[in-house]
Amino acid sequence: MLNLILFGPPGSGKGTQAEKLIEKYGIMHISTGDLFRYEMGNNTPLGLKAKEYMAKGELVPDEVTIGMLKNKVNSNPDAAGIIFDGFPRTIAQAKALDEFLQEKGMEVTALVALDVPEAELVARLLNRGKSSGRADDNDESIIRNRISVYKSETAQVFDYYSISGKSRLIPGVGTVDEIFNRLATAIDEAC
Ligand code: B4P
Repeated sequence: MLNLILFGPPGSGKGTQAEKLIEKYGIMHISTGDLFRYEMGNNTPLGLKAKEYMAKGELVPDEVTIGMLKNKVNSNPDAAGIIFDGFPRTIAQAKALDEFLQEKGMEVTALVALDVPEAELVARLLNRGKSSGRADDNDESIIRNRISVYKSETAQVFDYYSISGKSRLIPGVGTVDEIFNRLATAIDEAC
């Protein structure tokens, strides 16, 4: 069973590549960002809570995020594998994911991280902000805060999975297809 963590800073191309990976590997896609945006769009209590943090470019608290992720996995027991996109974003989330999968007799197969320079991230997100309607893509100071939160709270998740030899760093600049081919090579090597 292929359980992949698609990793990288905001704007590194995770959502873009996830669409192609689902097609190639036939596995389920869980994006915690998409789940939060769905809840926000429906004004649920979870969505209202997430909005407070996302609008500022901060991480939604771990207990909220981990609970939501587990519910999503548990409601799809027949999935042939999962792409975790944007999760885990903290060491606490990584530990919770490992324990949760272990209880089901599964584990993370690999973490693939997209490596993109900061100036390119900012340019991509500002560009997406012109049409996405996402408040967190419109304002450069919020984008810079998201990148800074990535460096201080998320980047160490790469090192956490390096200890078990599961992390791979993939150059994330180039055409979408070039990057996809790099990812697929790394994933096939890890399987
Ligand atoms: P996410 O929805 O995960 O958003 P993201 O980091 O911006 O990445 P996304 O996948 O959308 O963008 P992509 O790189 O594909 O998170 C949003 C917020 O939700 C977080 O800030 C946080 O508040 C909250 N959240 C989510 N998960 C959480 C968690 N686990 N814990 C706590 N909080 C959580 O693409 C960006 C742009 O680049 C696109 O416009 C795309 O077209 C473009 N692009 C992609 N590939 C390209 C390429 N090769 N060349 C040029 N442009 C490219």
